[in-house]
Amino acid sequence: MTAGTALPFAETLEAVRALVPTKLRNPRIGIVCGSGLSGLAESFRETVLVPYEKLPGFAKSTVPGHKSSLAFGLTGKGEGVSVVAMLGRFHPYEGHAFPTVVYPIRIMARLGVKNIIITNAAGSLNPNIPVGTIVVIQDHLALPNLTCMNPLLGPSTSPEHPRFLPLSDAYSPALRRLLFLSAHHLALDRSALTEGTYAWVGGPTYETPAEGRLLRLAGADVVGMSTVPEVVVAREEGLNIMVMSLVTNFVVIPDRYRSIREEVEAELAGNPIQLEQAQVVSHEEVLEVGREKAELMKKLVESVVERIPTV
Ligand code: 6GU
Repeated sequence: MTAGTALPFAETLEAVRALVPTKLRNPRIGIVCGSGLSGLAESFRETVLVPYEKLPGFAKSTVPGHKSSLAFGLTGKGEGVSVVAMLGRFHPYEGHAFPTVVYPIRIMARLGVKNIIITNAAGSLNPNIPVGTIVVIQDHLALPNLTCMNPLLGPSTSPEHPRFLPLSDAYSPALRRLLFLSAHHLALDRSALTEGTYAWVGGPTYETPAEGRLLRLAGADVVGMSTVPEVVVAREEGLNIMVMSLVTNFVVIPDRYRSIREEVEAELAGNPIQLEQAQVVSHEEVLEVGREKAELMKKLVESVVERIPTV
């Protein structure tokens, strides 16, 4: 699917109608499960999984740890509330055009979703935010959006959408309040959950030290390769948005560059410098932290979902 091609909304919604029972097909709450976080949907009841390949307009996610299905189900006490979760998402770095990356968000909105909880794995740029922390996002820094790589480029998908979408209030204060109330009721350690700004980068390369330093100087706390296109489109569709980033690794920003000249000079002078092992981030590390913290993320998401007013 490329920009300019008509989006197959009617066909996708028809496929959902054919595959998902009435009771589950108009969820009010959507969840996007990030790397290693598909377990968020494991405790749904009466779950119906719809593989992306059965949904016109959906691509296939190619990232390890992503499952490529929509999970429809019920969560919460009593009768439960109807929810839909994306197990695996699409990223621009996989080669997907923006309309494809954000298509599932537009579908969720058309199924009746009013509140969306988006999760991701992110790298920390802030020395006060260690690995394993959950960061609720309060704002974002999207360099691609400033340089003509914005998911809303091109004709509007609906005449009702504003051409110039404000993003000053993209991250719902009301949902963030519910998250901190949930954390309190779950007796979560205060350091386990914090607030911060997410920097979106295109990837798939991780940041160089200079790039990490730039993002930190610009006020970002965490960095990742997803979420912002979804946020922009969810906002355009009028949804309330909450984003939770799980910090899976620290972005390596050395205070000082290793100087090869100094190393050579020290070696020639007969007292070579002992070097520390350089740190390098890996996707396996990202998935491992996801596994460890997935249970906590799940409890928080469930608790927030239960607190979202149903009217
Ligand atoms: Cl360190 N950088 C980016 N861009 N994305 C990430 C990450 C780092 N860690 C997890 N996702």
